[in-house]
Amino acid sequence: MSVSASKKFENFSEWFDDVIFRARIVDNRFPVKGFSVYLENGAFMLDVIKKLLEDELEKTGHKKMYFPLVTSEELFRKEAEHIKGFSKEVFVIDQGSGEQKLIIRPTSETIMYPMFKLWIRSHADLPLKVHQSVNVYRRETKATRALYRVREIPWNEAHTVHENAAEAEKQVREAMQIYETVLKKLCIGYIILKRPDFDKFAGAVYSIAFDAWNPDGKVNQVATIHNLGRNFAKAYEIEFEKRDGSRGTPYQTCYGFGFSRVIAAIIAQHGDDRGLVLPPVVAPTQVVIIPILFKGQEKQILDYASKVRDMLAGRWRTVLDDRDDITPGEKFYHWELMGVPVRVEIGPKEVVESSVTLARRDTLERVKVSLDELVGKVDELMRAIESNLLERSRRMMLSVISDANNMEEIKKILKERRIARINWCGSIECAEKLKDEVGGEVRGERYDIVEKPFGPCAVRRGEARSVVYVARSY
Ligand code: PR8
Repeated sequence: MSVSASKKFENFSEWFDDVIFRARIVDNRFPVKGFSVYLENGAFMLDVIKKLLEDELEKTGHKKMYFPLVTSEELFRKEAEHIKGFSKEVFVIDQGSGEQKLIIRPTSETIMYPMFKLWIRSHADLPLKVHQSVNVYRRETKATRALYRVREIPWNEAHTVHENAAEAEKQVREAMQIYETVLKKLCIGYIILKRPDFDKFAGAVYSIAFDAWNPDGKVNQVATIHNLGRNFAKAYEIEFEKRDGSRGTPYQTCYGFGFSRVIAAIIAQHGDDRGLVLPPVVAPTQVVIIPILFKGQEKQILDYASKVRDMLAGRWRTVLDDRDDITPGEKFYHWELMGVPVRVEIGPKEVVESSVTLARRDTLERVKVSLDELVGKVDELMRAIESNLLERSRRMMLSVISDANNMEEIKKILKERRIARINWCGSIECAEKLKDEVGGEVRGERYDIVEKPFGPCAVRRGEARSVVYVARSY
């Protein structure tokens, strides 16, 4: 299907809201702004993604813990920049009757770090690497949007403490690799950007972010990694005895992976006008078997379909749709909406030939295979779907980026729902002018590769210091 004829690309919001509801991902009708219900398929995907990430974190020595939901006003106020960044966004529990107010975590630095202070005594306690998958709460002031910008945020946050700056720097790289591994398994296309100083995490030395492309041209920040330097350690008085016996302040990093935004990216990047297209790893149902029943042959066909189900069920999450109150066509439509990677069609012909017809959801191609080849062929199709989705999304990420040399060109690119790559002098004034006049945000420069300026600043023609990406965002 061409892009211009596609509802997903023409009217993304409508397409997305319709798909997440009908494919049973999220019901966004809960009557409190920014809070929604994860339906069975959304909850399933969330659990799979969480597991994929936690496995990688544990392989690299992060310990899983659970910290409290609340912090006190006093603890919350310790790191000056952090308060500035978050104080307007927190939900507060007023306990009444003169008791101190409690602050619900917008993120957990102010909850974890007082404990780190107690736990860390000497260099032998370092590195400390902990993580938790929990919900955090932010009173987002921008318009909320199901999965993309919510007030109850399901995420994983990891926090680390190190002896020196070099170790912390190394940790940023490790975090980057962990996130890359997981996003690759989910076939998501993204770029890794170092945010400009004015947009870094409140309290960080620098922040890097994974921006995933979206069909409406906005970028979706699915994860971020922050080098905190010693800012928080100083504020929370975390100290340790160094190898030479003297006292020192350690270096910290933290990183967060937004599960709801990652689910949004999977849906938005891979889906089509028929509904979801899921990478096999996150699909609640990976294979659906649809018997095409003919009068008088129902029993043979259903018996054969059950045999096929038994062959696949131990390897893949398999459903035999033997409902008799809807047509095979309606079943195709239903399971395509759900994004099931592989459909197995079985009619009288297949029974006679000892074969099945396989259809893949990503390209809609169909092939007939004999029963002997079935298991191997389904395995092969799953791998092919995964690599095709990854390929497609990565290609798309690159294809939406265009170079722009002046404001007119930037404006045009953003209007075409794309991302502009520009030379930038580094001034806030130019970034603000961009925001005011064309609605584009300076998202930052590439972190994974070095890019040299190829002309003057695209905004006011001053000398360029870096090459940055400009986009609208959620
Ligand atoms: C930190 N502290 O807090 P971060 N809706 C959906 N996802 C969101 C939202 C939202 N309103 N806000 C943030 N996220 C650091 C790192 C501990 C962990 C997701 O970092 O404020 C985004 O994917 O950058 C974001 O990249 C991630 O949480 C981390 O949030």
